[in-house]
Amino acid sequence: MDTKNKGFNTKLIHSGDYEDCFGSVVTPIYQTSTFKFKDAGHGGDCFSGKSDDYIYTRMGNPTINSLECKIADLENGYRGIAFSSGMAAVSTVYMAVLSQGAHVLSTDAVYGPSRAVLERDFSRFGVEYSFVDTSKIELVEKAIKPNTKLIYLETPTNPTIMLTDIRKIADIAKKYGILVCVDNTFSTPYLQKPLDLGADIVLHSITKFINGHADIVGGVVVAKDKDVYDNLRKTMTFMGGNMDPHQAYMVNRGVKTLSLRMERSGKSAQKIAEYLEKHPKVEWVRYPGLKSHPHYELAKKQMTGFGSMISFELKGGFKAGEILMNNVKVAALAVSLGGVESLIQHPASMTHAGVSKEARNNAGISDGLVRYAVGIEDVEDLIDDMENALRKI
Ligand code: LCS
Repeated sequence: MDTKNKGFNTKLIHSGDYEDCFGSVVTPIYQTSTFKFKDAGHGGDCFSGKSDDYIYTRMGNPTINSLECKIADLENGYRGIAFSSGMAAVSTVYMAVLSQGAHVLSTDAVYGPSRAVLERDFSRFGVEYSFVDTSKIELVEKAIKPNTKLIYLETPTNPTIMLTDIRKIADIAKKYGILVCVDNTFSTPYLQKPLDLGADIVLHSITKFINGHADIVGGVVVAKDKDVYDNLRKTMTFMGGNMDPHQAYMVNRGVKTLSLRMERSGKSAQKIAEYLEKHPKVEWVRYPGLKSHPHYELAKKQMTGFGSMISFELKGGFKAGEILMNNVKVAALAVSLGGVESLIQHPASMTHAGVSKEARNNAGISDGLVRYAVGIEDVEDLIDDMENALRKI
């Protein structure tokens, strides 16, 4: 179906549909590593680019292509590339855009491994980096160097839920000929479209909201222009971080309900954030839909909803966090986010237990900080669950 002038929900269901010879309504799983050529000439045509028929699954596959076209359509981009994980997507962007001596300017509070791979791996190949509070536009322009090739933004950030003005940063980047990539994992194209705001590349951990069912790990990148896309595609093909056809089938299935899930979990998150903000055992709540959020006005302008990720600080610090974790029953004690199940985690006693208190504080992860990924259960049950657990503190 041609979805060019169709609405977001029609695109969610039909973009990238693969028309097979049996009329299958659902894009089938082409679980094959390789594809037969009709003859030697056909093989030659495929490799020389005269034919765009499939050759080998690392280079392309109908099930994977169907997902790539769907996400590209949702993000208003040129084309997409699906990856085995979100981190494969992140590192492929770095690998494709940066070279020896190049500088990348990144949001300081990006997802830990998106930062660590620069510090630990790309630094060994002579890549320079600066981590800046990109919510402060003046700091971004100051941090640009003659060798800056990429501005890498995450908005909202994980787990601090801070926002960056994508349009303002993209305008600055254009002046200097720098590419802008936005990690849109927390918002999804349902709430925020970075390419429409001037970014060149948009990226997701597909593991989260896009797949939505906590049963696969994957990533995707969408480029606005052909040149940027072609470069990313070549790097992915050579580095080999491709998605698997079965993974792509699962995501093609999960993504169809994205709007419904985002709508439901977003409404519940707003109620839970308002409940937490009034709770005597909670110091503060960070949720873009609260007037108290420092970027509330930006969230209203840049996003079409506020998402379902909440961070909050407990008054009782580390111990209070531990007690809360040990007493929630409906929300599962687990990392990750964006599935139909609510997940809760306390970085100081869980994911960041091995990180020094000083380093945690520098990253904005205080001892009482709790991250709550709201799912689609009944909101009354989620609030009851929280109330029961908070009572134990
Ligand atoms: N970008 C963001 C914003 C993320 O939250 C994650 C994973 C990634 C990239 C990497 O994606 P992956 O390779 O895991 O698909 N975030 C996780 C989290 O908050 N808990 O567990 C993983």
